[in-house]
Amino acid sequence: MVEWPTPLSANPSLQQQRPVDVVPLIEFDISLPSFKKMEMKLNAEILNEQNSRFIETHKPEYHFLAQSLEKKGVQVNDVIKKLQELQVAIPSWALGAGGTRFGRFSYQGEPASLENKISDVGIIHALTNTAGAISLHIPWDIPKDYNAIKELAASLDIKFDAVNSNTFQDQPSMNKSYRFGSLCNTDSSVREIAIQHNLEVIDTGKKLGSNSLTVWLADGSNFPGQQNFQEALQNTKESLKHIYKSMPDDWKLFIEYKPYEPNFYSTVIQDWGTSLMLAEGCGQRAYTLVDLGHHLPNTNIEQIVATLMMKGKLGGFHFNDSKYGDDDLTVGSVKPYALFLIWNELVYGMENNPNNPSPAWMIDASHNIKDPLEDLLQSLEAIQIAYAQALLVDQKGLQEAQKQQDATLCQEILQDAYRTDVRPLLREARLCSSAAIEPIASYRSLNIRNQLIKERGLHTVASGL
Ligand code: AOS
Ligand code: ZN
Ligand code: ZN
Repeated sequence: MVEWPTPLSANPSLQQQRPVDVVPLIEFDISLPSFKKMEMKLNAEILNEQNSRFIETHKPEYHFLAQSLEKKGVQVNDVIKKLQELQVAIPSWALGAGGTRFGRFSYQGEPASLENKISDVGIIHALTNTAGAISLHIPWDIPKDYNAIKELAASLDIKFDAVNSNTFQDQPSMNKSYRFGSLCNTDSSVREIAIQHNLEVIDTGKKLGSNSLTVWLADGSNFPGQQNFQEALQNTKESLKHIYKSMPDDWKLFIEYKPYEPNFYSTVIQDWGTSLMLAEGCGQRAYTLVDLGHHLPNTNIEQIVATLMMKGKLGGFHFNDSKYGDDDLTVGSVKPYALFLIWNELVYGMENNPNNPSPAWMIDASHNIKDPLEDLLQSLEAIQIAYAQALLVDQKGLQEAQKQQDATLCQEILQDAYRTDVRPLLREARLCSSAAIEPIASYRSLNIRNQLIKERGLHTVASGL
């Protein structure tokens, strides 16, 4: 394996020894025309050059794996094609460092504007061919010039995925507060402000070519007795119905659930059942959104996925990982087997539930310490690994073993797929899409973070969180 360079940010003395201007393999100019040129260069020439370092190792590994899979009856070309087609949206808030209630450590060269954020997604997409969409948060990401933003995104082959409303922070223009909830509030004038905000978010999305709205509510209570559960749910339902009716006819509404945080005694939409009930109350184009981190420990998420897909109601999906309760860790970093089991149900549902639309995939993670772009590259890799493993599951054999009630064989079949090192398939898919065989190694050897620091400065602060 080729050695990876250390990230410069990890070693301050190294930063001094290697000033940014002595290592520019590529010039980053984020102003549109030259950035566009750079992207073309990054895709065609630079990535080819990068790939030439890895191709000799990759090819025999891929051929060996492809051959053994073909022998088992796997159509390897179909798997590669599906990997190439999978596109996962990057949320604008994941491009800067996240934080906790104890503080936030900005990362060097963070994107300070919407243009910067889109450019960052462009870098990830060029390296992986898997991040062809961005999910915006309003009001953090309201474009100043819609045409310029659309042009920039199009030049990087990036679409606008679901737009996200924010009724968990008061805005300066508000003369009321979300302190005791937004769509659930006992005060109808607060509910009205929150509804109007969602309608403005839809308008912003319309102008960008987005066609879905994600609603995540912080609404809930911190103390027993603080909130009338029934009234809060009823108010939320009426507010959501209003928003749903105001959406264009081809839009979808994704309703996210979360058992706790920032409220710690109760949340109004605490689980998938509540979300599904609200979605069904709104109408056909309202769906449940599953965020992996929004479950109490040991919840059987794969079963939730199966149930929702059977009902045709799994609309959105947020990837992340967690050990205890945080929902911000890198996908696959803690529970890769659980991720595989979830993907197994997703693949089953995509093949057997035509009533369920293709879910809108998004990474929803942003934490304190890693280079956010490297973290997203790792998350995309983990998503694709679990997806590829799930595509290898011998579905016919599994169904037969289930019929025979052969629990041992069922486990053998699942784990045979899970224990396959599918990374050569991912590398091949990227190679066929003119992306990077090894995205993180190339990101590092191209000194991309250094170029961003050069452009944006060491102490930029991402808008939003
Ligand atoms: C919050 O926990 C939810 O996961 C949201 O989907 C999202 O992270 C939030 O809207 C970002 O601010
Ligand atoms: Zn989420
Ligand atoms: Zn979350």
